[in-house]
Amino acid sequence: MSEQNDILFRSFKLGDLTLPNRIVMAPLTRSRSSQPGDVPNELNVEYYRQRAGAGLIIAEATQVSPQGKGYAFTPGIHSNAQVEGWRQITTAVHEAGGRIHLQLWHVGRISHSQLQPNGETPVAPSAIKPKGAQTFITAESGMIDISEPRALATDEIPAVVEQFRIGAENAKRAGFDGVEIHAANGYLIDQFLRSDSNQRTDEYGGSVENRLRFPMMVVDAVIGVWGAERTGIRVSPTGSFNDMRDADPVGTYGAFAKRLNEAGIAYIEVVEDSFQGNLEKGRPQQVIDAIRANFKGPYIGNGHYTADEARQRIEAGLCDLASFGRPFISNPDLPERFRRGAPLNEWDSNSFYGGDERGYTDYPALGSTSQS
Ligand code: 8OZ
Repeated sequence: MSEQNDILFRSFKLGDLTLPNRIVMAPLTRSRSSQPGDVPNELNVEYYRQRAGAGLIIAEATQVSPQGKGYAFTPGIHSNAQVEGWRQITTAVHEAGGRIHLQLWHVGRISHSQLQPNGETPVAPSAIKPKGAQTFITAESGMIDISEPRALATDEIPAVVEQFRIGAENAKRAGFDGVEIHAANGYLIDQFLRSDSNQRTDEYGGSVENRLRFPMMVVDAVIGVWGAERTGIRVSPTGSFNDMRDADPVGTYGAFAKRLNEAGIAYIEVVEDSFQGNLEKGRPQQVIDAIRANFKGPYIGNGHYTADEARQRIEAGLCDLASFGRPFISNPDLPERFRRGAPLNEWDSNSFYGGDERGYTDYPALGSTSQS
């Protein structure tokens, strides 16, 4: 297929940004920041630089505060050292011709007191410990059960929103092109959204409107820093990872999409099918349709897409862009491989989380002399 006719390489205006292709690098936790301090480092610079051919890189989930941390070695965006570390990354990506957003993250109940400041108890909408949820607290700990969480008091919630606002400001100082709010995969915002994890009886729980209150406060705070054109969001309406479920995903996510549309947010990235677990088999078309009906802006589809499925779904209007996770781990030049129809390197899941350059920056790109 010639490049002109390949819809994956038709440029796309995403908010203020013009992307040269529709291939987005999904946010990927790799747990390789420097310690102490969860600081992005030279190795991380090289990893992102290698992947600058993506239409947009969404950098890995990054805690907005010490309280927002849930796993060893994930990077933060709450200290000056972290901002400086991220600035090296955004500079390298820009010099390589790319664009990069930061994913703003608070894990809520998916944490361990040993990862929390002063050994405190992790916070959540409700004091419900999800079944089977695990984390790791050191390189040696292996996977261990998360701690029992406590419910946030009503008057504590604005300070958590403020953590996101400060994270957004720090991301700006670090030179990102925009941010993505992490409202997926069972972390804090998702915990407020979905009915099973949110059993609150104050204005933050109960009705859909109430469950949307905290998520929308975060959206408004981040938009206040970046503007709607530079702010995106990720959701996982039927993801089961971290023991998540909702009594009415179509109702919850349809209403959320409507509010996000009113806020003018630049895009919604939807985890349609997750390798971490899904409540439905295949793509939840009813929920996707409800989101599409209520949110008029760009839609990034995610989850096990092949290049051809991405092309077909974009052609059919089911999504505007597609994000790729694991294929980007093992193929730094994924767009180029898609363009040429070249074979893909396989990923090694043993080196996803933690470690060194192996399984991180040592996946080969196509030889520069190979034929297109
Ligand atoms: C894998 C391991 C730890 C965290 C997510 C941020 O699922 C994550 C994550 C993934 O969104």
